[in-house]
Amino acid sequence: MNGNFFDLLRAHWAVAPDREFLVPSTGPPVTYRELDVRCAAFARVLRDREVQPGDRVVVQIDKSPDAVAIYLACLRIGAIYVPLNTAYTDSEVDYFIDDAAPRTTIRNADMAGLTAAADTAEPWMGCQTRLADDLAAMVYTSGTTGRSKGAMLTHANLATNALTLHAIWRFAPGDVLLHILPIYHVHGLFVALHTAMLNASTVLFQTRFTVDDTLELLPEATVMMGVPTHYIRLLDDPRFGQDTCANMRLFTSGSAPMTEAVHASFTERTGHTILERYGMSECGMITSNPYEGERTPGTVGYPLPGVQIRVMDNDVDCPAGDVGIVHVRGPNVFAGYWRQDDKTDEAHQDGWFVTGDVGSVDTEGRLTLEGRAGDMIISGGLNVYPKEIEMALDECNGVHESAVVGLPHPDLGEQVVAFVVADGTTSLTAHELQSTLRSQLAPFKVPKSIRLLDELPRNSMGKVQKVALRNNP
Ligand code: MCA
Repeated sequence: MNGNFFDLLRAHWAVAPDREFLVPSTGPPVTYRELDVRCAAFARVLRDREVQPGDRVVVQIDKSPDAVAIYLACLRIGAIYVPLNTAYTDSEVDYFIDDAAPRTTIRNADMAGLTAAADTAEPWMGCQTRLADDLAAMVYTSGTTGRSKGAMLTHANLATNALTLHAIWRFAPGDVLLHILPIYHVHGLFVALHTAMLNASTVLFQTRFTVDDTLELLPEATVMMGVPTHYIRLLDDPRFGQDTCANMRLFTSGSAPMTEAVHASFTERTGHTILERYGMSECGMITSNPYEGERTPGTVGYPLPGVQIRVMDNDVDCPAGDVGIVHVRGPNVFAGYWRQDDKTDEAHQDGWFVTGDVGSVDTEGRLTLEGRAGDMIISGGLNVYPKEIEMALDECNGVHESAVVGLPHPDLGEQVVAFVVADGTTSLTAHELQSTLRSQLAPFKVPKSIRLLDELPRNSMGKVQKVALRNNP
């Protein structure tokens, strides 16, 4: 049996090959059959470029039907797909290329040549045989040390998670997905596109999220997946209401915590209850509120079928209601960090993956997250690791030291804020520091505000007190 996830997807969309698959914001719709052929053309081009099964292909390109075809082409030929945020700067991309050691890298500047080659290529309609445990994708995730790690995901990881979500979220004939997420992360690429493809659904494929476009398209859709910022922005618009959502059956939210206030406003305005779920790059989706049954604001629901969670405090299982570190076990859990066995070992305990997230499970088995063990910031659904920003700041001329924290933000949930102590060698301004960081870091990581302090608050052991910075910014 072919464990290649592409084979499974293709078998599912074969029920409706002539259905429109991707309906992009600009350009003509693409049917499943057309996408299959386009994907096969890219598969040919990649094979001609000697991409072999198991080779990494690093991809940093804008969202488009061709981008989906390239992702699927990588799966199809057995290559390992390595998506990168389009906001990453050249120096950030250099790190990933160095680490992933790809056979080839595809960036926006390469697309004209690649698509021209695909236009004339003889489609390779095959599907490389893969074992279920062979790698399908590698998703980079930063860590407390500031250095990104490649989370290795197998064909089985992707397949089991996609099949489970398709089933528990009750995808059915006629579903139309409104796709407003980027496709370089697990949420937009795997959760949203995989469930749609398993359902042979039409996908309203928006290049980027805008409230206006979403209001226009929602009446044609039945499912939307978003981060809290999307829902906050929709609620900010008085045109958004029951009429817009008349055809909808499911709104899901994830990648960042949704406040109970936003959850409640959404229900009040639309009559729909957002379904919150929880996941991470290493595990895909882990828990979900129920499709039927109570979707409780502030919780992320129950473990997916086949997935187990436990909450641990210093090697001891926490009783219901007590807060500890969330561990996960199941077919969704990744194969380890690329070429970082020490980090892989550190993140595992007795066969469980240690998420680093802090939470509690109630007597009914529902998980509530309280935060992160580390000081990770989630800004608009994107993870930002303070250490990486602090290291960049500390390299700046005139900076003695810095501390980066997340502060509440009405639109993004949290915003990145830096506190900097000058070394006195040169005059510093927040604006100059932001400009310097902008040349090195993706814009979403650049602190929205930089405050100069005479010194950082420290405890008696000399450790910087981030809690104090968060409480008295
Ligand atoms: C954009 N900007 C941001 C963010 N996004 N700043 C901080 N945090 C952000 N998330 C900045 C830009 O750099 C720019 O700054 C300005 O805001 C406007 O940029 P624009 O592109 O217009 O922003 P936007 O289109 O309004 O984007 C906001 C957004 C986007 C739609 C919320 O960030 C987004 O799509 N977020 C979702 C990310 C996602 O898919 N996460 C899933 C990963 P300037 O003007 O200064 O240059 S997590 C995951 O996959 C796990 C497994 C899970 O469970 O889901």
